[in-house]
Amino acid sequence: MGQISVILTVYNKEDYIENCLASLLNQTYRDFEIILIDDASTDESRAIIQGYTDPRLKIHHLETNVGVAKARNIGIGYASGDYIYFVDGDDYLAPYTLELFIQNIGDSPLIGGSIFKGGKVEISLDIGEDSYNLRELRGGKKVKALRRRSSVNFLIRKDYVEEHDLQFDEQATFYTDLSFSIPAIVNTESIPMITGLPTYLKGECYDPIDHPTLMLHAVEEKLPDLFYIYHKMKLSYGDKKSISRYLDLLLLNYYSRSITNKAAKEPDVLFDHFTSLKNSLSLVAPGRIKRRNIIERREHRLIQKGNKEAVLKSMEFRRSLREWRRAFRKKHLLMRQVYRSFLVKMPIKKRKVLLESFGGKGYSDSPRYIYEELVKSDHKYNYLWVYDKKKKDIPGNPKQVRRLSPAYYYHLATAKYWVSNARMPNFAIKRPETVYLQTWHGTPLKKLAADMKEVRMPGTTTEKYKRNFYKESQKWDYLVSPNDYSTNIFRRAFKFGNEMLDVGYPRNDILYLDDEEKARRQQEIKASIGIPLDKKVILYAPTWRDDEFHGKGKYKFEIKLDLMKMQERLGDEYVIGLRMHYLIADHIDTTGMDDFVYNLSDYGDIAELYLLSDVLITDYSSVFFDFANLRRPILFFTYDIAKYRDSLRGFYMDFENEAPGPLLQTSDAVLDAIENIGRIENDYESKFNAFYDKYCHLDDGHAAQKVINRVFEPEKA
Ligand code: C2G
Repeated sequence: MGQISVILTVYNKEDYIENCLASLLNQTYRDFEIILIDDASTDESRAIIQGYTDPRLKIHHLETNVGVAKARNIGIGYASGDYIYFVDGDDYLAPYTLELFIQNIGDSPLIGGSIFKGGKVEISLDIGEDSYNLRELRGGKKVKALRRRSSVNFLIRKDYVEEHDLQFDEQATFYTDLSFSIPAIVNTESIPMITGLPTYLKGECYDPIDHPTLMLHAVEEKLPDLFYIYHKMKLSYGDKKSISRYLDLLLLNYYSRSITNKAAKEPDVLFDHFTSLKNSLSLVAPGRIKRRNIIERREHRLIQKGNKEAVLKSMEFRRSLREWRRAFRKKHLLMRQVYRSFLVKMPIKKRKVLLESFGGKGYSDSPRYIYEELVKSDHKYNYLWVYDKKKKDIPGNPKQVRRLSPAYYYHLATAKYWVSNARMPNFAIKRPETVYLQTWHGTPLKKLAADMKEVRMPGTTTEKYKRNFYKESQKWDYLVSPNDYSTNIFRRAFKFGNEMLDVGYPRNDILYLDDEEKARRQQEIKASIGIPLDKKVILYAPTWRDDEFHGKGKYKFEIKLDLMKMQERLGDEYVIGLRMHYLIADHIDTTGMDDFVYNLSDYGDIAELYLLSDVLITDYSSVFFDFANLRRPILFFTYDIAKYRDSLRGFYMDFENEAPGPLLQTSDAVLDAIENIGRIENDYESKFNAFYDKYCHLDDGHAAQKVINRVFEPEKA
């Protein structure tokens, strides 16, 4: 059937290359060589690649970085097969890809397949004739093969490449594929295409901020490339109607979306590239421009006249029109549009403080304790709590607004201070005068934000999640850190460059009340919940699992503790407080155990529950870092640790060795540990002390005060 030369270009792909190579080496079609061009990688890619011994892999390390176009051209030079196929180091193939191509190429010089986004696509191994479609593209329809603008979805005959001297234009990077693909499709009568199942899979981008894929690069970086390739291809192949149309639409669509959006935010991008834009647009077929809407048509005339300012104004107008149109179609966007267009232009209220905890789910956590300290002090501010539930009696009687209500948008736009312990909505616009104090909500054990490799949560992708997170963390002016360990992680994982407040957690201040006050509060809270005062309390507070959910923000949880058995053996001395994570949506059924099990999931603030509890059971939740301040015993019920650590999140610290209590795999082991809690405390004394010194060293009961001194203006109204 013929040998295939797979040309694989790699530049700094240490996180992806193993997956890519595995997908190649496991191809069902066996007759191929891999020409791997390592484009002078500076990360671990080189070492990883050198670990492979498969004779089909032919590795060429380049001394200096030459870019993807030249690297592929070098690869073509080394290819000895009858066919060529390009792969990028961060992508991968379905196992049947090469076989399907070779079976179906027939006498054609090339055959195309389908590019899918990897990560979430299920790949079936069981491929029959009816699992895919094979269709021939002829005449003007051949441009359909360019849909993804990429050259990685073709298997192409080597003699055809040579005959037409197909090469990648080395002056281009982002659009260089077209310099290869356009002549490749022009010079053949017809192209068979395999559709209906993925052949080529684009890897997820794990670091869209510091290592974006080519297409994620900024508009201003891509523009010169687009203009260059557009000109070059238009001059060489513009006489072919379908190619000319394809190129014109590529340019016009980029203009009307990406360039327009960018110019609205950074007019200089438009001004800097104005002449090239004008020259390129002058090559567009007049008939194409005629089909654009009236505003855009007028804009094109203004561009040709060189009227930059008028073009910019028109672009802004067109963009806002588009936003309003979208907002009228989707009602929930309407208020957002009012917010964006009008509310954020209203004057800022210098003494207004907007507070929220866990996205409006509670009056709790560090924002609560900062707030209460502010109210006690004589700072005269107007406070607003974003609070989703029924109005609550909150000291100081602040205004309470529901998240996403019209009042919320108004206050979000006009409050000078934002205090939050979690991310605010993506659409929140931080104005130049806004001061955003982010308290975050826990010492990290499980990997966070940019430190997570893949993100497996509903309704998002790794790339989207990390980009949104980055956008958010760049809005923070201050970030509270509970300990030096977190400071280091926060700086990196959040890519946070502003002021870190290394003061401990305001939410833990309450854990440093004096013993008498603590005992009094403990009794008070017990009584308010209805727990008998003579009973000791075990708090079970596990975290959530990224991959077990009903839908976005709604996670499942099944209790693996044998509560019945615990009641039998411990019921005389203890009660259990169940505290589910705020993302858990499942209702926990405790019928028949009313005197033993108390569901405290809706109890506002977990810090008060710590005060009340004699023992904590948790898993990978950050609650144990806080609870340790009380120096009371902690048990870890980690029945799924291998999966959690290795495939879901990964840990920052050596959890198994540093944990200040035993890691237990079964409900019986937990029960035994509680029955022998005195012995456990003795056994873990030195580990507990080391843990306390490392993670609780900043907490001293005055964190809220320290935050206020730094962030809020001392003058009184
Ligand atoms: N929490 C709670 N009840 C639980 C679990 C958590 O009230 N059963 C609260 C605690 O204040 C805890 C915080 O939510 O500190 C964060 O919970 P984690 O379980 O640690 O999980 P997550 O929300 O993913 O945050 O840096 C910390 C991480 O971001 C973890």
